[in-house]
Amino acid sequence: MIRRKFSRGRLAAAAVAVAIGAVSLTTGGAAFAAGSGGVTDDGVIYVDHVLWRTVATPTDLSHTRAPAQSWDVIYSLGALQASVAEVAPGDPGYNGGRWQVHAVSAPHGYDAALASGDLDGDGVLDAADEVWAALTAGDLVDNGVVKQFVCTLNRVP
Ligand SMILES: [Ca+2]
Repeated sequence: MIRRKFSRGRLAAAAVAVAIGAVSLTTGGAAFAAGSGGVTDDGVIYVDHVLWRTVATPTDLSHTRAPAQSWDVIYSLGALQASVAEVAPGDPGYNGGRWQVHAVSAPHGYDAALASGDLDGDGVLDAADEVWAALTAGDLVDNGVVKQFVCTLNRVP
């Protein structure tokens, strides 16, 4: 019972944080700088060839025991490029901004990952199917889950 109340309190706090973040969106990017617990270096994420921006400070849920199917995956490519998520708000199967971040590395270099994964040839891995293609080819390696959090996305105009 106590645990349930605590959980609801965290969700309420997250909702407030999202509301605040929406107001201060123009300065929100700095909160996601490397080393501050953010997802990407610049707070932007590719989903299906479209750029989205993270909103508000992510709520770290790393210590919850939610089942795997209640999360959506973000592939973090570190310093190589912006992260890539498999779904965006409005997509079928979107779990309301509950993200599981997988750290991905390029053992043969970023150019090799692009060669096998950049299916539309625009010079960046900007969709989940492109990440999956590079993973299948062995030019990207999924190093597993490094973070779980709640964070909404806004489409970059
Ligand atoms: Ca591409």
